[in-house]
Amino acid sequence: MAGSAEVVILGAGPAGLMLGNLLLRSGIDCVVLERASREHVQQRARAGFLAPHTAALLARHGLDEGLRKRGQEHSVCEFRTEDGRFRLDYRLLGKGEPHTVYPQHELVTDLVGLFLGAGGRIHFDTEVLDVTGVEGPRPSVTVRDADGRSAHWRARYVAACDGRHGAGRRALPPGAVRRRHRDHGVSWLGLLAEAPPSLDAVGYATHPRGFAGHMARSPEVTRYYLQCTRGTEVDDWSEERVWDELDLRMRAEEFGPLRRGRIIQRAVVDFESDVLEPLRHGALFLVGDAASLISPSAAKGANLAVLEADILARALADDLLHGDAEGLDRYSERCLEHIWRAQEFSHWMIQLLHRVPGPDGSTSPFQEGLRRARLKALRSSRTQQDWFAENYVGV
Ligand code: RFL
Repeated sequence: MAGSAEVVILGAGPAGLMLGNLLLRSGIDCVVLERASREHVQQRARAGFLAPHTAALLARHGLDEGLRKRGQEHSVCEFRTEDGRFRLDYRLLGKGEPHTVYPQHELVTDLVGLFLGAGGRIHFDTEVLDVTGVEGPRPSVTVRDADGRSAHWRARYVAACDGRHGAGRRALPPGAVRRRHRDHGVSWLGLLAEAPPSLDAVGYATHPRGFAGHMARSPEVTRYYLQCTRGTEVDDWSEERVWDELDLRMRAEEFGPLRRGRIIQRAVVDFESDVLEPLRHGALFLVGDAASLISPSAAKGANLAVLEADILARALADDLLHGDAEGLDRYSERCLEHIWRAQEFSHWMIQLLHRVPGPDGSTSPFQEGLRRARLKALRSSRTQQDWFAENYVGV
């Protein structure tokens, strides 16, 4: 199926679906092209911590029914460290704001339903192969459907919301944007356990064997993370090994046992970050992970995606409805300010929580000294805690 739309959106993740919903509500003709099936995008478990800004934005546009019904307010972090345990209730710190825990796939499911319910067009099982002509007035998007048939979509603007490996980034000619990249040298084994949460808080454990994390997702499902060596394979981690390692690093003997259950998902995430500058090339705009990949250490990716989608939706409405292009001209600059701030905080969190190995695999005692000093400052300084709270929930 081919055709045309004022705005062609690549990808039905949080960025693309938020943008689609906002444009539709402004009366702007758009279409979303998604490589995966509807079932797949609605089941893909990823983020869970939504910032207050994200929740407010969804509420402002009437997109928050699911979030209000099933989202859980959350505001306590528990740090278990070599130097003891401490808790921070960040609703009582900084700007006094909590997170809402709401699994990303539920948000995606809501946004798909709302978009289709309002008459929006999404083509699932439709892979974008190429985007051309973005320097001219009528870019073209080439797609291939599930039966292998290819077709072209014509657009006035193209929003690349298709992640770091998507067609949007590939369409950028050499030299059009700069890519600032950092490999943090840290990897996580991300786990989803069919088990109720073991703590009434986000658990961050630092341990000589590496970081371990605990994050509630729902009353029945909990996310756990284990720092692992680069190159580890998920098959190296039996259920027993996972739970034993979590018990050890979370200091279950001292602070109480973890509630075990079947591990229903495991994946290795290598911590990398990048930022593309600028986020526009002609009629092509980069949004979400396509604009900037951020390590999951501070749970910012989906929140940035939603924020950028809102900035772009308003700028497109100003241009397409009122002929005012200033918002589009400033899109990149406005988003980059938020992106770099989130990158800085995520980087700080990596340094706070991980033994970061050097090129030879060993951890420098100097770095370790800094890491423990950072944790102690966070434990003892109210100013540091306010700074943490503001950045932890902010985008
Ligand atoms: P997405 O969600 O990757 O969606 C992109 C969509 O584009 C499609 N696509 C294509 N479609 C057509 N043609 C092509 N050629 C295509 N190529 C790709 C894909 O199928 C997909 O549907 O990007 P988006 O919308 O920018 O959203 C970004 C977020 O998904 C991501 O940043 C977050 O999940 C990051 N993240 C977290 N963010 C938070 O805000 N809070 C969290 O608690 C949080 N936890 C996490 C996370 C990411 C994690 N991983 C998997 C790295 C936890 C983890 C473990």
